[in-house]
Amino acid sequence: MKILSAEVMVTSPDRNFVTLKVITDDGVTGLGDATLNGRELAVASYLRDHIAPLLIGRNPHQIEDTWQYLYRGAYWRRGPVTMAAIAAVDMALWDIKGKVAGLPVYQLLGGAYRVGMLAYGHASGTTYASLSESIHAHLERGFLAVRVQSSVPGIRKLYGVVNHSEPSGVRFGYEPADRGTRPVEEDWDSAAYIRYVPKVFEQVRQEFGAELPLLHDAHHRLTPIEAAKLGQRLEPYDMFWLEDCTPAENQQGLRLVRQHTITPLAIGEVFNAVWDFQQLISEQLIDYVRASATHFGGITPLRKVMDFAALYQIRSGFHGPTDVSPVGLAAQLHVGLAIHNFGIQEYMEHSDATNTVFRQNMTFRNGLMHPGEAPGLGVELDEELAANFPYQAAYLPVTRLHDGSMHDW
Ligand code: EZ4
Ligand code: CO
Repeated sequence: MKILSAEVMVTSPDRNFVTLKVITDDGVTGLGDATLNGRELAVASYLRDHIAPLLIGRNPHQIEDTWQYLYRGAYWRRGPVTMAAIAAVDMALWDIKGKVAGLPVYQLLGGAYRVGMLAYGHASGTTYASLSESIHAHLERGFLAVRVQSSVPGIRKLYGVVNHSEPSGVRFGYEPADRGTRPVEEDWDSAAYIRYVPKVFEQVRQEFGAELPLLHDAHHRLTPIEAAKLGQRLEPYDMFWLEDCTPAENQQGLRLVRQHTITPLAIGEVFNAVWDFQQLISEQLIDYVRASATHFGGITPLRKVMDFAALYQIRSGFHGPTDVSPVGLAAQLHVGLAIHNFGIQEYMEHSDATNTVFRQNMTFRNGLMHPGEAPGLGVELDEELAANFPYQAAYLPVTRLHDGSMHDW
């Protein structure tokens, strides 16, 4: 069996997705997700111009060999563009292997180890009343865990918070990127945020009780001592986790956070290689691995980092935003179903248009996700429909302090 060709498709059913389709001489095809929010065309070019020609003639069954060939062979290792491109190839080859075997990918990874995966949705609100309504809506939808983000007095526009009074295409969560040729500008005030967020969780616990798992994302905005302060002030509300409390580059900063708080920490959605987790895992500075198959080089390295994390009782909390395509989401669901140290799965829920273009087998029932029983990844792209949704420039917002200077993501 040989690879005949590899095609790159960029489609925008409500948001941009980059999908790789690997075609074999047996007529079996595999899909991979290479969506890099706000930098989609760079990955499409990397795949089309530099990777697709190398795949022709290769044996699609040799997944490890192809992964190492693209990773070690490029000389220029790692980086989000490279690793998203390698991820798409890796996923497509697992998809092909599963289809040839007649088995869903999770079977090739060792088989189902749980009946389904606990998922959390994204509740938010500009007022406590609208936040409460959003949490209720998630619970009614079956979610057994929710991420809670709220507007903060003193910050005009805050990422991750939906203004439910403004009509939008988003039913439950928010869409990280706004269409347009320049990013929207938002503002930030760490002191106002740290003062306010614990009050929100106090109200949420009062209304929803002690048992509901609650998560919160700080989107890399705090210094280590600020993160320590927030983690400590959230302790009475028994968080499932505090996510991305500081920028990820300074990993030693997490030692300081750890010394001061028992609030569990989740990090890694912008990481793209096992090496990015080496210190955080081996020094037990985090509790949850936030990688996604799409931005981390695919299923192969995601499985490896989780086996490394298992040595330290660190669990998965894979990144599942709308900018991971249904193909990428399925890839991580197959991993999560098979590993011992699964923790929780983020599920932001794609739009109807996205779900029509990508035909899927995954399910969300009684709060649990499952990748389905279709051979391979279980996701197919309707190319005719996809062609109706050409690429549209869209970007994550940028953040400025009130003095105009840029702030961390
Ligand atoms: O900002 O997916 O936890 N989820 C998140 C997301 C990310 C976007 C980045 O593209 O933090 O909203
Ligand atoms: Co996040």
